[in-house]
Amino acid sequence: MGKKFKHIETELIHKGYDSKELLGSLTPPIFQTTTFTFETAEQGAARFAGEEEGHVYTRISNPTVQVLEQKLAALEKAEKGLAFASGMAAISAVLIALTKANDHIICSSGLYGCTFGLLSMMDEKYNIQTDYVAMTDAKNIEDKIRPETKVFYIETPINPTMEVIDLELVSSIAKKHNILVVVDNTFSTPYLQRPLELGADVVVHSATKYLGGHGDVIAGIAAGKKELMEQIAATTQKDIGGILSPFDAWLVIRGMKTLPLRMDKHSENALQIAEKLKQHPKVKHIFYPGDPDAGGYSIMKKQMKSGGGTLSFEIDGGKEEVQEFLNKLQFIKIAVSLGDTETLIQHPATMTHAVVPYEQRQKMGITDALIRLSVGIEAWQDIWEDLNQALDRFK
Ligand code: LCS
Repeated sequence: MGKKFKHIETELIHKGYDSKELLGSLTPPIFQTTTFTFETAEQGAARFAGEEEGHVYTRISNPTVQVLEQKLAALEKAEKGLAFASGMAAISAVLIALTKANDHIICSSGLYGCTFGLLSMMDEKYNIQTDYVAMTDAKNIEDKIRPETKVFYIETPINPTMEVIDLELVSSIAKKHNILVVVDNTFSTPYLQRPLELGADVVVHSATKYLGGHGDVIAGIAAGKKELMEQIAATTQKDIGGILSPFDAWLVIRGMKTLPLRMDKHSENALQIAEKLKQHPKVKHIFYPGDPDAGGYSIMKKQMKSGGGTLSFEIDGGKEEVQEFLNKLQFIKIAVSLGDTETLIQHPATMTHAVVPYEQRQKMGITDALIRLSVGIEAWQDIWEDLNQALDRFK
């Protein structure tokens, strides 16, 4: 369990589980149980008092879920990981645990639509206000800091505009002001980027995406220092209760074994597709951090292994043209989510980010012409052929 490996590929497969402890079972058993029996009443009391280690109830801990939590913690270089029923369950548990009424959050200039929805709800209900800030330079951020600022909440790359944020810069500002940095690492995974090593305090994931990787499980994870994670475990995880089921944890564990192979292929394919899209006359802009011409390329090189598997682009036109283009695709699936083996395409303005009011969407750079593409692990030539024929045929 505790063995250290030099390479993340090996850690992904072996960390967090030792078959010797469970009858030699190569893969972790699914502990499909709600509760755990105590040998004596005193033992039960000792477990509840935290005087004796051991499981008591699956909403609090479960051995299969623990394998996933330990694996992810090791990969992110965190002291402790916690698994949740979805990415949103992880994010809400973290943000609610780390703030109280009248606190203030500074957020990256864009983020996933439902996280925007959560932050808006926290403002309405608890007056926890959020400022959305272009985190490209220190002054922009420092100008917005207030005495009640508790958290910097950052997506990098940002969904769906693919802007990247310099995590070392943002974390150094946060440290000076005693502010916690929470980073959504969904698009990169610890294989491409490790925010805690760059100064962040908590990392969150929608494990539904690249970590699971096969489009068959909704899951979320948070990881960070033991003290912070224990606070979250004892409050918002335990008492709100958005925990991950053992079977779903098992699916994520299985998916994660092939993460390096998939991420390398996703990234290679995305780079090829980005190059092709750039040359198409009906494509106006392309946003991919792995593109050497992208504004954030140098930051990507500094903190990521590669640009990842998701990109976005604007076509010449508006909502109708985008819809016509999407409808002309032959095998690429029109669907939200990302990070699956299949290539998925969606229209953020009417789908993932439709909940963000129009004005705010424009400020985030989400125009009606923006399309997000999660490049799968099919042959990139086939992906391009489909995109190309649809681009040629619309309008
Ligand atoms: N964080 C990011 C960056 C996401 O993209 C998503 C979901 C979440 C958190 C929430 O995770 P979930 O609760 O769904 O596991 N993003 C989606 C998307 O772009 N399309 O569909 C879902």
